Amino acid sequence: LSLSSRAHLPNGTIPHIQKANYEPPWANTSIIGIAGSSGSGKTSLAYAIIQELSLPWVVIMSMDSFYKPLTPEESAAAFRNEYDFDAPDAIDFDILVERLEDIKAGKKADIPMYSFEKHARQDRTTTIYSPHVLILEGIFALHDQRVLDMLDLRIFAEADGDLCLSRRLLRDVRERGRDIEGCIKQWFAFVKPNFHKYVEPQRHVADIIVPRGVENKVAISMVSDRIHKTLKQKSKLHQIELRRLGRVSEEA
Ligand code: UZR
Ligand code: MG
Repeated sequence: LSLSSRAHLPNGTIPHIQKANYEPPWANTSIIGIAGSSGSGKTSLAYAIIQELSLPWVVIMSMDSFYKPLTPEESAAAFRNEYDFDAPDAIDFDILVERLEDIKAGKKADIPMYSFEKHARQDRTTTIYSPHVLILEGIFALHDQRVLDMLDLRIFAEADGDLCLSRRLLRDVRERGRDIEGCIKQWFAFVKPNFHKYVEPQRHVADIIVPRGVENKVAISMVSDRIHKTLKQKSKLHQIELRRLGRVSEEA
Protein backbone atom coordinates (compact mmCIF):
# COMPACT_ATOMS: atom_id res chain seq x y z
CA LEU A 1 0.00 0.00 0.00
CA SER A 2 1.98 2.96 -1.22
CA LEU A 3 1.20 6.47 -0.09
CA SER A 4 1.14 7.89 -3.58
CA SER A 5 -1.28 5.25 -4.87
CA ARG A 6 -4.05 6.92 -2.90
CA ALA A 7 -3.12 10.45 -3.93
CA HIS A 8 -5.31 11.59 -6.78
CA LEU A 9 -6.03 14.81 -8.55
CA PRO A 10 -9.73 15.16 -9.22
CA ASN A 11 -10.50 16.73 -12.58
CA GLY A 12 -11.23 20.38 -12.43
CA THR A 13 -8.83 21.28 -9.64
CA ILE A 14 -6.55 24.21 -10.20
CA PRO A 15 -3.64 22.60 -12.00
CA HIS A 16 -0.71 24.29 -10.28
CA ILE A 17 -1.92 23.36 -6.80
CA GLN A 18 -0.86 19.90 -5.82
CA LYS A 19 -3.51 18.14 -3.78
CA ALA A 20 -2.18 15.85 -1.13
CA ASN A 21 -4.04 12.94 0.31
CA TYR A 22 -3.18 11.11 3.49
CA GLU A 23 -4.55 7.98 5.01
CA PRO A 24 -7.45 8.12 7.43
CA PRO A 25 -8.31 7.60 10.24
CA TRP A 26 -6.65 10.82 11.21
CA ALA A 27 -6.31 10.85 14.95
CA ASN A 28 -2.92 12.40 15.40
CA THR A 29 -3.88 15.87 14.15
CA SER A 30 -0.97 18.18 13.42
CA ILE A 31 -1.32 21.45 15.25
CA ILE A 32 0.20 24.79 14.29
CA GLY A 33 0.17 27.53 16.92
CA ILE A 34 0.23 31.19 15.86
CA ALA A 35 0.79 33.80 18.55
CA GLY A 36 1.47 37.52 18.21
CA SER A 37 0.18 40.93 19.17
CA SER A 38 -3.43 41.89 18.70
CA GLY A 39 -3.58 43.26 15.15
CA SER A 40 -0.38 41.51 14.07
CA GLY A 41 -2.26 39.57 11.42
CA LYS A 42 -2.50 36.13 13.04
CA THR A 43 -5.88 35.35 11.53
CA SER A 44 -4.85 36.44 8.02
CA LEU A 45 -1.65 34.45 8.30
CA ALA A 46 -3.66 31.40 9.31
CA TYR A 47 -5.87 31.77 6.21
CA ALA A 48 -2.84 32.20 3.98
CA ILE A 49 -1.30 29.01 5.39
CA ILE A 50 -4.54 27.13 4.78
CA GLN A 51 -4.61 28.27 1.18
CA GLU A 52 -1.01 27.21 0.66
CA LEU A 53 -1.51 23.83 2.36
CA SER A 54 -4.32 22.95 -0.01
CA LEU A 55 -5.51 20.03 2.09
CA PRO A 56 -9.15 19.04 2.54
CA TRP A 57 -9.28 18.95 6.33
CA VAL A 58 -7.70 22.01 7.86
CA VAL A 59 -9.41 24.10 10.49
CA ILE A 60 -8.62 27.31 12.33
CA MET A 61 -9.39 27.39 16.01
CA SER A 62 -9.26 30.84 17.55
CA MET A 63 -8.34 31.18 21.20
CA ASP A 64 -11.12 33.78 21.48
CA SER A 65 -13.37 30.75 21.90
CA PHE A 66 -11.76 30.11 25.24
CA TYR A 67 -12.21 33.44 27.00
CA LYS A 68 -13.62 32.72 30.45
CA PRO A 69 -17.27 33.65 30.98
CA LEU A 70 -17.57 36.97 32.83
CA THR A 71 -19.52 37.76 35.98
CA PRO A 72 -22.09 40.59 35.61
CA GLU A 73 -19.59 43.00 37.25
CA GLU A 74 -16.78 41.93 34.94
CA SER A 75 -19.08 42.23 31.96
CA ALA A 76 -20.02 45.78 32.95
CA ALA A 77 -16.32 46.58 33.24
CA ALA A 78 -15.74 45.06 29.79
CA PHE A 79 -18.30 47.43 28.27
CA ARG A 80 -16.48 50.35 29.90
CA ASN A 81 -13.26 48.97 28.35
CA GLU A 82 -11.94 48.35 31.82
CA TYR A 83 -11.68 44.57 31.79
CA ASP A 84 -8.29 43.08 31.02
CA PHE A 85 -8.72 40.61 28.15
CA ASP A 86 -5.01 40.72 27.46
CA ALA A 87 -3.73 38.79 30.45
CA PRO A 88 -3.43 34.99 30.28
CA ASP A 89 -5.80 34.80 33.24
CA ALA A 90 -8.68 35.79 30.96
CA ILE A 91 -8.28 32.53 29.04
CA ASP A 92 -9.56 29.15 30.19
CA PHE A 93 -6.49 27.09 29.34
CA ASP A 94 -7.85 23.95 31.04
CA ILE A 95 -10.76 23.69 28.61
CA LEU A 96 -8.52 24.55 25.69
CA VAL A 97 -6.11 21.75 26.62
CA GLU A 98 -8.99 19.31 27.08
CA ARG A 99 -10.37 20.10 23.63
CA LEU A 100 -6.96 19.84 21.99
CA GLU A 101 -6.43 16.45 23.64
CA ASP A 102 -9.81 15.28 22.35
CA ILE A 103 -8.98 16.40 18.84
CA LYS A 104 -5.58 14.69 19.02
CA ALA A 105 -7.29 11.52 20.21
CA GLY A 106 -9.61 11.58 17.18
CA LYS A 107 -12.65 12.47 19.26
CA LYS A 108 -15.28 15.07 18.43
CA ALA A 109 -14.69 18.38 20.19
CA ASP A 110 -17.36 21.02 20.80
CA ILE A 111 -15.81 24.46 20.61
CA PRO A 112 -17.51 27.50 22.17
CA MET A 113 -18.23 30.41 19.83
CA TYR A 114 -17.43 33.91 21.03
CA SER A 115 -19.14 37.24 20.46
CA PHE A 116 -16.88 40.30 20.66
CA GLU A 117 -19.90 42.57 20.59
CA LYS A 118 -21.26 40.96 23.74
CA HIS A 119 -17.92 40.08 25.37
CA ALA A 120 -19.41 36.66 25.96
CA ARG A 121 -19.65 33.13 24.67
CA GLN A 122 -22.58 32.50 22.40
CA ASP A 123 -25.06 29.73 23.14
CA ARG A 124 -24.10 27.80 20.05
CA THR A 125 -20.92 25.80 19.69
CA THR A 126 -19.10 24.49 16.66
CA THR A 127 -17.71 21.00 16.25
CA ILE A 128 -14.21 20.04 15.23
CA TYR A 129 -13.61 16.43 14.29
CA SER A 130 -10.45 14.76 13.10
CA PRO A 131 -8.80 17.37 10.88
CA HIS A 132 -5.39 16.73 9.28
CA VAL A 133 -4.21 20.07 10.48
CA LEU A 134 -5.49 22.46 13.09
CA ILE A 135 -4.29 26.04 13.33
CA LEU A 136 -4.59 27.46 16.81
CA GLU A 137 -4.34 31.24 16.67
CA GLY A 138 -4.50 33.77 19.48
CA ILE A 139 -2.41 36.22 21.47
CA PHE A 140 -1.51 33.39 23.88
CA ALA A 141 -1.19 30.44 21.52
CA LEU A 142 2.37 29.80 22.73
CA HIS A 143 1.79 30.58 26.40
CA ASP A 144 0.78 27.36 28.15
CA GLN A 145 3.33 24.54 28.37
CA ARG A 146 0.65 21.87 27.91
CA VAL A 147 -0.39 23.51 24.65
CA LEU A 148 3.21 23.97 23.53
CA ASP A 149 3.82 20.25 24.02
CA MET A 150 1.02 19.44 21.58
CA LEU A 151 2.17 21.78 18.82
CA ASP A 152 3.98 20.52 15.74
CA LEU A 153 4.97 24.02 14.71
CA ARG A 154 5.15 27.22 16.74
CA ILE A 155 4.83 30.52 14.92
CA PHE A 156 5.12 34.05 16.21
CA ALA A 157 3.60 36.71 13.94
CA GLU A 158 5.66 39.88 14.09
CA ALA A 159 4.43 43.37 13.19
CA ASP A 160 5.19 46.96 14.16
CA GLY A 161 3.17 48.27 17.07
CA ASP A 162 1.74 51.19 15.12
CA LEU A 163 0.62 48.85 12.37
CA CYS A 164 -1.06 46.62 14.97
CA LEU A 165 -2.82 49.57 16.57
CA SER A 166 -4.12 50.95 13.28
CA ARG A 167 -5.36 47.55 12.15
CA ARG A 168 -7.02 46.98 15.47
CA LEU A 169 -8.76 50.37 15.37
CA LEU A 170 -10.18 49.72 11.91
CA ARG A 171 -11.25 46.18 12.72
CA ASP A 172 -12.77 46.82 16.13
CA VAL A 173 -14.79 49.79 14.89
CA ARG A 174 -15.94 48.01 11.71
CA GLU A 175 -16.40 44.47 12.96
CA ARG A 176 -16.53 44.40 16.73
CA GLY A 177 -18.93 47.23 17.46
CA ARG A 178 -16.43 49.52 19.23
CA ASP A 179 -15.72 53.25 19.23
CA ILE A 180 -12.31 54.80 18.66
CA GLU A 181 -12.00 56.27 22.15
CA GLY A 182 -12.72 52.90 23.75
CA CYS A 183 -10.23 51.13 21.51
CA ILE A 184 -7.49 53.58 22.31
CA LYS A 185 -8.26 53.38 26.02
CA GLN A 186 -8.02 49.56 25.90
CA TRP A 187 -4.87 49.67 23.86
CA PHE A 188 -2.88 51.78 26.29
CA ALA A 189 -4.42 50.32 29.47
CA PHE A 190 -4.12 46.64 28.57
CA VAL A 191 -3.06 45.62 25.09
CA LYS A 192 0.25 47.42 24.90
CA PRO A 193 1.59 46.82 28.43
CA ASN A 194 0.49 43.18 28.36
CA PHE A 195 2.07 42.72 24.96
CA HIS A 196 5.44 43.45 26.50
CA LYS A 197 4.70 41.47 29.61
CA TYR A 198 3.10 38.29 28.23
CA VAL A 199 2.84 38.23 24.45
CA GLU A 200 6.31 39.20 23.29
CA PRO A 201 8.13 36.65 25.52
CA GLN A 202 6.48 33.92 23.43
CA ARG A 203 8.98 34.78 20.69
CA HIS A 204 11.50 32.75 22.65
CA VAL A 205 9.56 29.50 22.34
CA ALA A 206 8.62 30.01 18.67
CA ASP A 207 10.13 27.84 15.92
CA ILE A 208 9.77 30.66 13.45
CA ILE A 209 9.09 34.36 13.71
CA VAL A 210 7.20 35.61 10.68
CA PRO A 211 7.55 39.27 9.80
CA ARG A 212 5.20 40.99 7.30
CA GLY A 213 2.39 38.43 7.79
CA VAL A 214 0.50 37.39 4.66
CA GLU A 215 2.97 39.24 2.44
CA ASN A 216 5.67 36.84 3.54
CA LYS A 217 5.23 34.25 0.81
CA VAL A 218 8.52 32.53 1.61
CA ALA A 219 7.58 31.90 5.22
CA ILE A 220 4.12 30.67 4.25
CA SER A 221 5.50 28.18 1.77
CA MET A 222 8.10 26.99 4.29
CA VAL A 223 5.38 26.37 6.84
CA SER A 224 3.32 24.48 4.29
CA ASP A 225 6.28 22.31 3.18
CA ARG A 226 7.10 21.48 6.74
CA ILE A 227 3.53 20.43 7.53
CA HIS A 228 3.29 18.27 4.41
CA LYS A 229 6.48 16.56 5.48
CA THR A 230 5.12 15.97 8.97
CA LEU A 231 1.88 14.54 7.57
CA LYS A 232 3.70 12.17 5.24
CA GLN A 233 5.83 10.98 8.11
CA LYS A 234 2.81 10.42 10.36
CA SER A 235 0.96 8.66 7.59
CA LYS A 236 3.89 6.34 7.02
CA LEU A 237 4.12 5.51 10.71
CA HIS A 238 0.39 4.88 10.79
CA GLN A 239 0.65 2.41 7.89
CA ILE A 240 3.51 0.59 9.58
CA GLU A 241 1.44 0.36 12.74
CA LEU A 242 -1.58 -0.97 10.85
CA ARG A 243 0.55 -3.59 9.15
CA ARG A 244 2.05 -4.58 12.44
CA LEU A 245 -1.45 -5.14 13.76
CA GLY A 246 -2.26 -7.17 10.64
CA ARG A 247 -5.14 -4.91 9.65
CA VAL A 248 -3.89 -4.18 6.17
CA SER A 249 -2.70 -6.76 3.67
CA GLU A 250 0.39 -5.91 1.66
CA GLU A 251 -0.44 -4.61 -1.77
CA ALA A 252 1.55 -2.92 -4.50
P1 UZR B 1 -7.07 39.53 18.31
N1 UZR B 1 -11.06 41.26 23.31
C1 UZR B 1 -12.01 42.21 23.51
O1 UZR B 1 -11.78 43.37 23.25
N2 UZR B 1 -13.21 41.84 24.03
C2 UZR B 1 -13.50 40.56 24.33
O2 UZR B 1 -14.61 40.29 24.78
C3 UZR B 1 -12.51 39.59 24.13
C4 UZR B 1 -11.31 39.98 23.62
C5 UZR B 1 -9.79 41.64 22.72
C6 UZR B 1 -8.66 41.53 23.68
C7 UZR B 1 -7.46 41.12 22.84
N3 UZR B 1 -8.50 42.75 24.27
O3 UZR B 1 -6.52 42.16 22.72
C8 UZR B 1 -8.03 40.86 21.48
N4 UZR B 1 -8.52 43.74 24.72
O4 UZR B 1 -9.41 40.77 21.66
C9 UZR B 1 -7.50 39.57 20.91
N5 UZR B 1 -8.40 44.78 25.25
O5 UZR B 1 -8.01 39.36 19.62
O6 UZR B 1 -5.86 38.67 18.57
O7 UZR B 1 -7.91 39.01 17.17
O8 UZR B 1 -6.71 40.95 18.20
MG1 MG C 1 -7.55 37.70 15.10
